[in-house]
Amino acid sequence: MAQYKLYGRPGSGSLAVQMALEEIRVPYERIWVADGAADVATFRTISPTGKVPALALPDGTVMFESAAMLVHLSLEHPQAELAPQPGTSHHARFLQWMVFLSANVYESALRVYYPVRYSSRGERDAEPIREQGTRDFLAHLTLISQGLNPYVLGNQYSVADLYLYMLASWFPGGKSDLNARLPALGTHAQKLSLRPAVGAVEADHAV
Ligand SMILES: N[C@@H](CCC(=O)N[C@@H](CS)C(=O)NCC(=O)O)C(=O)O
Repeated sequence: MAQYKLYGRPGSGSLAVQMALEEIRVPYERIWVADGAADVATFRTISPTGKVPALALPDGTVMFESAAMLVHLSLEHPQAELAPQPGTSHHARFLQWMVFLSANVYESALRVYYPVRYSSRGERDAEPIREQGTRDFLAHLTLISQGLNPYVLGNQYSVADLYLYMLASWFPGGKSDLNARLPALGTHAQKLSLRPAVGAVEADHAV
């Protein structure tokens, strides 16, 4: 039977998408992509950006961009109730945070972890780029944490919570430092960690 195929790496952006697949309880194959140059070149024949995650849909269509995958899965499987009803203002708010998380939070994390890509001077500018990325990362997390109650969308759990959970876990310095600065984020992470889908995927990524 055709099923989803999720391409990822342990602890990478595939984590939230895999958690969504677990929440939906749909069959899927999880494929680790090695990060050697030849492996990435082969992976580009499947997904042209060469980045993870990539998601092959049951009809064979391959998607890149994690936020798009999460939104698609929530719409494709409405019975899992991982997003508000499309066309409502709740759904508009949901889209707002999904794009914010992708365009701002994920983006600043990439500056922290790949700083040499952001300057033609490479390693020489890496430290200030990493520092600015960390400041921006914190500012973006601060903004979204101010509205947690207890979830991103108030009392409605959604894939935006899985996305926030994953991205916040990448903050440099570890969870305890971040949770001391933003206690609401710590409470959110604690609540999510109790979900069986989240625990199962955390265990799968703890290789
Ligand atoms: N905007 C993309 C970002 C994907 C991305 O940068 N993924 C990282 C892992 S979290 C990656 O593949 N890094 C390897 C590289 O850039 O060479 C998304 O949301 O899926």
